[in-house]
Amino acid sequence: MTTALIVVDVQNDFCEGGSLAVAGGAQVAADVAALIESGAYATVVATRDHHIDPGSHFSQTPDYVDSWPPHCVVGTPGAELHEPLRADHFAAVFLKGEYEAAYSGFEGHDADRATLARWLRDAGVTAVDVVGIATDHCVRATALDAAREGFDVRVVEGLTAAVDPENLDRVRQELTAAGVTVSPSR
Ligand code: VGL
Repeated sequence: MTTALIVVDVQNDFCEGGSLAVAGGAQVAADVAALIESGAYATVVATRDHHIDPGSHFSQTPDYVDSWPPHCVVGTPGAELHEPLRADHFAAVFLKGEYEAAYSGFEGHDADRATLARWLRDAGVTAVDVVGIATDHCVRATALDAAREGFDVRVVEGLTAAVDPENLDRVRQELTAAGVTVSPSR
C-alpha cells in the first residue's frame, strides 16, 4: 500500500492574519512542514483555493457556511502557501475554484491539467492521509471525495484546523460513515 499525504489549503488567508483566518492555521503549517521534512511520506501533494471570480462564494455579508469574505484571490499574498510550507515541499499542487466554490481538492487540477484522482492513481497511490484547513469544509470535502474515488482515507485531525469547532462532531460522524478513518494524530 502506498500512502500519500494530501495537504489541503494551508494558505495565508486561512491562517492567522488572513482574510478568512482559522484559529490554529499557522500551527498546522508548522507541524505539516515538519512532518514532510521528516520524510514520513514518499508522496506529498497540496491543494490550493485559487479564486478569480467565484460568484456567490464571496460576499461582503458572508454567512460563513455558503458565503465567505473574499479569500485566496489569484495573485495576492493571501493565496500563497503559509510559511514554512513551500511549493517545493510538494510533488504537485492542485488548484481549484477559479470561477466557482470548490471545497474538494478533487475538483482541482495541476499545472499539467491532471486531476488529483488521476495523478494519485498514476503515482500508484492507494491510500491517503488528509490534513490542512479547514477540517469542516475543504478537508471534509476532499476526504469524502477521496473515499468516493476508492482510496483508503484517513484524516489526521490534529493536523487540521476548523472554522467552527462546534461542527467537529458532525463532521467526524459524516467521515466515519463514509468509511474514512479519523485519528487524532499520526
Ligand atoms: C475553505 C471556506 C471557504 C477551506 C475554503 O479551505 O476549507 N473554507 N473556502
